[in-house]
Amino acid sequence: MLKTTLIAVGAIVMLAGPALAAPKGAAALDTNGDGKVTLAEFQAGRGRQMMDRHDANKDGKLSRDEFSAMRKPRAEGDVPAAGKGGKGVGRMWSRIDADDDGFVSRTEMDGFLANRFKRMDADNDGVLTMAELKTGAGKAKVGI
Ligand SMILES: [Ca+2]
Ligand SMILES: [Ca+2]
Ligand SMILES: [Ca+2]
Repeated sequence: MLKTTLIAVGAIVMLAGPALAAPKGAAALDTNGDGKVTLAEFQAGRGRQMMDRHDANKDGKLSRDEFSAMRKPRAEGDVPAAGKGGKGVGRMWSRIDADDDGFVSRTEMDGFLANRFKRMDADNDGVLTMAELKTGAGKAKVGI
């Protein structure tokens, strides 16, 4: 009986494992491995990831086109958003590009990530747990 229960629990843990796992890349943010992500870790990790992934011409900034490309659905053949990336991008872009020079610098990215961090930090303790990261990533459709 006990054995059966243990096996059942084991199976549940195994099944639940992938679903409970932090979003891809979240663990990588936790550079000191304490299970929590500080704002500094978040900005450094996510900022670098975003630049690595989306800074197509490697000038250290994201242009509006590069930013729009990041928002595009991955599947080919999707209807492209109207204009340059559609409404959502426009609103988001104007918030991120604080000095309105048409590029998002690392500094601006850090500011944006700080905002995002605050929103994801559900218990406001200044660090993100893997659970908070998961919830936040679920809400954010941008993949940041
Ligand atoms: Ca760029
Ligand atoms: Ca700018
Ligand atoms: Ca927290």
